[in-house]
Amino acid sequence: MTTTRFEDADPELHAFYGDVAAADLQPLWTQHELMPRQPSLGAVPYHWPFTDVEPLMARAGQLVGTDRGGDRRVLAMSNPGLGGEPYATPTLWAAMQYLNPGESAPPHRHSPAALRFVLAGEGVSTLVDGEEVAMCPGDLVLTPSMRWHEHRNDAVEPMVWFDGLDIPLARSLDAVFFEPGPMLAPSGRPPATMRHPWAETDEALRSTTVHRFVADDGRSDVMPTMRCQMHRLAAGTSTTDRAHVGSSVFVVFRGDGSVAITGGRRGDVEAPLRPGDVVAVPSWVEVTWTADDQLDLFEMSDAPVIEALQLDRTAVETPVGTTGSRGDA
Ligand code: 1HN
Repeated sequence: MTTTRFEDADPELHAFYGDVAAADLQPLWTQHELMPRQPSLGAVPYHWPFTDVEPLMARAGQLVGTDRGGDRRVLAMSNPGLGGEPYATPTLWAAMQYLNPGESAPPHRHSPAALRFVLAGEGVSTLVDGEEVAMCPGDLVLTPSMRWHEHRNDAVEPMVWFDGLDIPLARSLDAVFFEPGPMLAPSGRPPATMRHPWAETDEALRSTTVHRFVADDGRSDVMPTMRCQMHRLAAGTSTTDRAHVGSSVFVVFRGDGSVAITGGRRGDVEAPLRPGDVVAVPSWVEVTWTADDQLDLFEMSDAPVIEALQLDRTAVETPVGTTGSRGDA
């Protein structure tokens, strides 16, 4: 297809473009990024080592309170491809949260859904709709949309955990509500399983390499916007995920190894992995995970949204990023 681009020399056309702009209109034929050949929203494959994040969390623990105004002591993973937004991918917020002994993070609720994946430590509990939910290493704790929640650390050590939310997605749909809580009142929603204890996940991983966390009906994703899975790679093995539509954030729970991500719009990533490391995997890249020790990886993704909208597509062959690589739903 050929298009006639802006012809500055033609005074009639020049006037036309001026009038179009003055009417707050834009021609389709001058747009370049509207429909890329394949997903390329700007998020890059990225790795945040826990050795960088943990000392900064500890400093935040000394410098910043959790009282009203601060609310949550959280450092968000900011994907360098997303123009300074505090988002790990175009749809997912990923962060670490830090709570000192004796501290609490005050009650509130919001329409974005949240999950916590506990890396280490003990003594923190989250109150969801007034119900106390324990947080132990390896546990997945859910705070679905509009549930009241607050966190308390009744132990003697500070605690750090991973927070995942669908904030960028909810914001792009202009569907964000937030309400500070004067007290912990039930949200009026039916009770649901808020804690997926590590013992159950570990047990499931004895007979499978990928465990998908499911809702109380036994088959749906734990939350409508986010899929949660735990992957286990045996020591000395490697696995490659073909490029697919949708983004994920991985958190290393136990073990070590490495990750290699190729096909990213602005370069590839290769990084060693240690417990607490966070990896952003944008849409349409190929990922190879390698386990030196047995590697347990927590994953959250926007897959339920991609599937509900029938936008799911997986690359048929590798390598991706070449002109021959075509999707196949
Ligand atoms: C939130 O409520 C929590 O409750 C964590 O722990 C991170 C980021 C943005 C907005 C609300 C929490 C958050 C958040």
